[in-house]
Amino acid sequence: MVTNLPAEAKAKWIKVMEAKTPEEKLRALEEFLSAVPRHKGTEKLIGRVRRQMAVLRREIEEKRKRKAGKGPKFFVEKEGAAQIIILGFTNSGKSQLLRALTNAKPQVSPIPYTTRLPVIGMMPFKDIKFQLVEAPALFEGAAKGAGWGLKTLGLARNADAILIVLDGVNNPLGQLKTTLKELEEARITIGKPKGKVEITRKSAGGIQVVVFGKIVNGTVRDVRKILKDYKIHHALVKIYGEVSLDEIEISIFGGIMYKPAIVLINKSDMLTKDKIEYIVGKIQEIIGGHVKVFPISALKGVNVETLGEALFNTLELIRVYTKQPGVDESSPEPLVLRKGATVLDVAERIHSRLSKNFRYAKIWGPSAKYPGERVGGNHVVMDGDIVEIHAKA
Ligand SMILES: Nc1nc2c(ncn2[C@@H]2O[C@H](COP(=O)(O)OP(=O)(O)OP(=O)(O)O)[C@@H](O)[C@H]2O)c(=O)[nH]1
Ligand SMILES: [Mg+2]
Repeated sequence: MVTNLPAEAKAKWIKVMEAKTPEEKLRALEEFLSAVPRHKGTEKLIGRVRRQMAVLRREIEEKRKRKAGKGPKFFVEKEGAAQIIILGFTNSGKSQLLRALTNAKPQVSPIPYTTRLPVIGMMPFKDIKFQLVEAPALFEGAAKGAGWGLKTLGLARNADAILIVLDGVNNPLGQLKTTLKELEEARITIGKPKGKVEITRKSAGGIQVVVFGKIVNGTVRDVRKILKDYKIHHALVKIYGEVSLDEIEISIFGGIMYKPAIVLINKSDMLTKDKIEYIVGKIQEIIGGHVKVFPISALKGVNVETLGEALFNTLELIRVYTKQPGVDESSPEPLVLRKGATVLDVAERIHSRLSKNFRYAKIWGPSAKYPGERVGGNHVVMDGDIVEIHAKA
């Protein structure tokens, strides 16, 4: 057992899993927490449970509010290659940025909290378009349910990526720290994790563990043991990348969501080169090297033209063109897929019938050994490929 929980705590966890309503679950979690000993090994677990409780409290609160019928919903239907939310404090320049990147015309103003509802704009990049959504400003306490805070965080949760806009002249490092804290409380972390655990509860079939990556400090048997300790007897556990036993145990308590993100230091026109360098360095200390940081000026249009490419790469997208057998021309508009997608994913995207009746495909472009190479369904496609699918009639 990673965290060495006493039997009493485990018994209480079972109560948590049996809880049907958010209210019941919250009460069960409180009891569970009171049975968890406090030491170094349980720190992460306690933190996670507390966050889960905070989320439940908010859910309960939200439900109450919805019943009261207050305020509009912030949900934005996805369009284009990906939905990207522009997230930041008030006056950081979110509206100015949306104006710089799209045809949308949100009001730009030095008056705080000008944007009160999500504003949508389409940002062209090569032959695709990203859907940008300016979220009403984030602020300290948003995750606790003040104002529209939860709705703004909900937008972040629903988006494919986040553009974090910092006001370069108004404590950008403090803004970043608060933004990360609020996201974390909403169980969102930015950047790419080393690994991922997916646990799907089943009603029969025992515990199946499928390891696509590596368990860094244990074996499949340890994973089974952890689940059994929580009286989970039937489940499918999928492990991607590098994952520790601790992370597996924690994922039983409700997963965290990872969002690709880019950090923008706006108003660079008001900053000296040295100052910009200093801020970039500090930000990298906070978030590590895996998240890109760009100084920009939304007002003067400095560096904004690089954002399309940066988003495309951060989202790990590829464009694939399709072509009908016997027709020379390929589709003018690409399908947008994730890196690592296969020919079968392409077929599935066109029509589920095509993937079911798939026979083979012909490929032109970067992933083809020679033009028109004949490949099977598992062939991994690349950005710029043209795919011609042959299926049984
Ligand atoms: N110097 C400079 N000023 C900027 C820049 N971007 C925005 N501003 C100014 O900052 C103020 C706020 O800009 P907005 O785009 O309205 O900020 P916002 O983040 O949308 O703010 P809210 O919607 O109120 O939360 C305005 O006075 C803008 O003119 C920039 O790159 N440089
Ligand atoms: Mg605005």
